[in-house]
Amino acid sequence: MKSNSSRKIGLAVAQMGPVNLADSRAAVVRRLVEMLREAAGRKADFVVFPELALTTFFPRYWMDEGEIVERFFERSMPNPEVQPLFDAARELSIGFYLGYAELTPAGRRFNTSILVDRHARIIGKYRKIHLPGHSDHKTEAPFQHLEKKYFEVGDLGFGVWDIDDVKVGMCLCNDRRWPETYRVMSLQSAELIVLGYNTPSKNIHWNEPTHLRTFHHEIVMQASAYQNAVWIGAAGKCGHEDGFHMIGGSMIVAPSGEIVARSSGEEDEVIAARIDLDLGTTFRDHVFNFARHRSPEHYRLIVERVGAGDPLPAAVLE
Ligand code: CDV
Repeated sequence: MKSNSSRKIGLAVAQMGPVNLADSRAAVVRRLVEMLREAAGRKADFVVFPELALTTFFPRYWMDEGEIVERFFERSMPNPEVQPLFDAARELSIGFYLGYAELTPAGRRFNTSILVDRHARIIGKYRKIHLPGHSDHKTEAPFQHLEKKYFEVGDLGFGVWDIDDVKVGMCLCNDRRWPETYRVMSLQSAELIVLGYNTPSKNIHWNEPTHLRTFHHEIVMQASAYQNAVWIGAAGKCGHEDGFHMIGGSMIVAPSGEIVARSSGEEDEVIAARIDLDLGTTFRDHVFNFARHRSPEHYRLIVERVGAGDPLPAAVLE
């Protein structure tokens, strides 16, 4: 990422419309390259692509693991099918974030994202930690959410990388709903958090009104950007994938909590903003001056408990 002025960069979010089961990797990568070129034309230094950007959102299908691996997982990155994206990034001198399904040489499966710099070098990797859904076959449900079947919980933690003097953290989809995600990265001085998502507009567990799916998507990122004094760039894959609908609403959120750019449709769409990283510094120096105001001795339960338990013994009042 390079900037003309010291603390401003061009950030683009490349939302994707549907990727259907029949779509080839080559066709998907052509779409990504086209959006990368558009972002570069709009003076972006960095582009955010969605979660599992190279394939349809396959955790909605109950399939044999062997078939899933064969059809949807990447054994290496970049591989020949994805190489054109890396070549275009190097040519245009633009960095990117990309989500994909990773198969390790040892046969482990992760829902993964990478940070790629403007020389097309992979400088960071994240493996999704908050895996939603289930691992059993819900035969009554209209579709599945089998992330717990197809992926292991990520083993790399929430990292932050220095990419051309900007501290960038990353996560994936459901992670954006958890306050710990952002706080662990903001405690590493993250200035920009990037993420991709696939959010079905229907909840398979209860009859959730569709508008709440978008409302919660917005509220968690707006509140988290503010509470952690970070910029957030979030790219969705959306629209009807083989008839299964996912929400759009890709956005760039400022450390003030304000949405500064937002997609308008459910197709491939590039949104962009020139973001001032010093805006985050302003919040970090004052209301969210962590060193000055945080009291971790009172936050111990956050790391000691997973689920909610009994209240702590009441303090003795004097
Ligand atoms: N891909 C995801 O992690 N999707 C979840 C769905 C299950 C709600 C999300 O949090 O958006």
